[in-house]
Amino acid sequence: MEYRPDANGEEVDRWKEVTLVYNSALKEVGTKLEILNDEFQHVHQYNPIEHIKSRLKSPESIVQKLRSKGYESTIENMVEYVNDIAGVRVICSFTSDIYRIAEMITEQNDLTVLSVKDYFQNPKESGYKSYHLLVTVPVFLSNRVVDVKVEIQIRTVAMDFWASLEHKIRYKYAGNAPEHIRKALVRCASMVSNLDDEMLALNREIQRLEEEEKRDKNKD
Ligand code: 0O2
Repeated sequence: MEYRPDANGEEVDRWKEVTLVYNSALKEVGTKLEILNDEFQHVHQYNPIEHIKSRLKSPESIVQKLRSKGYESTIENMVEYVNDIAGVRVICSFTSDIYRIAEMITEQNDLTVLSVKDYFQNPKESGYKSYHLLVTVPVFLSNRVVDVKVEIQIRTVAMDFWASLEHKIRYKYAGNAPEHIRKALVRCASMVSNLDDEMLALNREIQRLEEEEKRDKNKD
């Protein structure tokens, strides 16, 4: 699946085509999200999206995932069984933005939602919190249209901070981090949840005060 010196011309061409299609899908979804964010800003004077990151899964990581699922490393298997080859991460400020963004995405007619994993309501044992949407997006090539899978992960800045460190640690220890480190990560995940709750409450209080001020001004 990677560029092996012994890969034949046909395999290399197929790999390049698959990469092009997944990259195009990332661009399609990225543009959609930017448009939705701009429109939201225009209507509500507020940006639910802080920033967007997108990436293509590395060939090594694809092979590892296929192996863990018991499949041979072929391009056909990767397209069929690896759902997060194209991944978009949407980072927002507040937990309330997560569902707002998910709803905006779900309402896009040309996207098909294949599955939803709500690790925000149901965090993983590790403490991982995030909202995952697996969608397909049509990519228009010169002679055909391909529906391409893209995994969209939506999470707050704080959850993303935690997930990035946990991901690094998981890779470093190949999933077998020492007990005290795992416990510390679970504690941090709980602090992240408390921080998210408090920041949301604070933001709501600020909005309430602003509304009150507006009402008072209108009375005068
Ligand atoms: P990487 O390096 O980010 O690509 P499925 O994809 O449905 O067949 P899976 O992998 O269980 O099976 O799906 P899930 O739970 O939706 O996870 C997909 C991705 O979510 C992961 O990809 C991570 O990016 C992220 N993720 C899931 N669980 C955790 C977690 O406990 N901690 C962190 N930091 N990230 C998580 P990869 O392939 O694991 O990694």
